[in-house]
Amino acid sequence: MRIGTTLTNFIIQNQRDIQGASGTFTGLLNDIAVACKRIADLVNKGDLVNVLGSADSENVQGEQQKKLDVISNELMIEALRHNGHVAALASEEMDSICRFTDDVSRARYLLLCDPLDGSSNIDVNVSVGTIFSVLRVPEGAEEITEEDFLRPGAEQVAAGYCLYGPSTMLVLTTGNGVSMFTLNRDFGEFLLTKSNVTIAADTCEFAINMSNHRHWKEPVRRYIEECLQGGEGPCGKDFNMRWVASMVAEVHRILTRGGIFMYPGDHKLESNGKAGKLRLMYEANPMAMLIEQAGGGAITGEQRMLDVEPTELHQRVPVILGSRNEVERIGRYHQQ
Ligand code: AHM
Ligand code: MG
Repeated sequence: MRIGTTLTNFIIQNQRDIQGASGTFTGLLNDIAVACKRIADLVNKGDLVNVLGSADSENVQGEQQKKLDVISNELMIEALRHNGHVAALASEEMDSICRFTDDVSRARYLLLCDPLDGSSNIDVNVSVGTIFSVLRVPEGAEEITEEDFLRPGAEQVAAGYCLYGPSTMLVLTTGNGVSMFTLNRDFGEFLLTKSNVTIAADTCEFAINMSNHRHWKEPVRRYIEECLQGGEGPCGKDFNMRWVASMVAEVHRILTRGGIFMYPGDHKLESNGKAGKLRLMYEANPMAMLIEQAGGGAITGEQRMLDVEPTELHQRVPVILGSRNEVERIGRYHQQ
């Protein structure tokens, strides 16, 4: 599609390629874009509009919420509640699902989101983002329950994120490649700036929180050790390292110039009853769909991410994603 096409036109033109999609799907993606533009505006104004700092509340995961976590969640609900496209919303910031309508025959989609990911970065003016994932309302559903959301990532009909960085960018897949849109603030539209995004199969750049090194398990320890050995080690090349602590920014970098991102499970997380840090439904699955659609790989270590059968809404998983050959190598280390 032509570079410069508006997101709205792009979605309308793509709609016919999505099996069973109707104007409802276009409406839904438009609503998400509206919420993202409003969040972008607040992130951009920051201290000028008193949205930085903590909210004096905890989310269901027991994490301290930031003001912008709470506001972004409200903006998502507000943008999606009334248009009848979405039957229910599940969010990282809410204990349970939020039902938008009783008329499930009309509202055909379920939305999952992390309204503001990487929120530890808000107060220091580093990139954050919104992550979203779209599922279909199951055939014959009469009332939406949490069970209806518990489906493997392979069933997502669309996924994406909005990155609030130096530019605001919306990155989207509807199962037919990955496209990037940049917000033109002058007239408030997302314009297509990159299509058919492809991740190089090889890379010399890894991203991991090295402070967890002592807790890692053998496969991750081995992989990073080999990267650190550089040209003298088994990889035969020097590696560089990045860690933004904003998954949206890391995934955006990988979609742009390749790389590998890991938030693995480790002994410390496990001793606290957690399989990983990141959430399967709000973070891992949508990012895995984008990465696979761009030709990369996304695994838990043992398993393809998009095949994981969820057991609970706020479930956590180990995440390894990015350039395909490196992801496969780490996958092999987990099998050995
Ligand atoms: P959040 O959803 O509470 O913002 O946490 C998720 C973020 C990811 O964006 C990022 O990859 C990770 O947490 C960083 O964690 P850490 O601070 O342990 O490095
Ligand atoms: Mg998050």
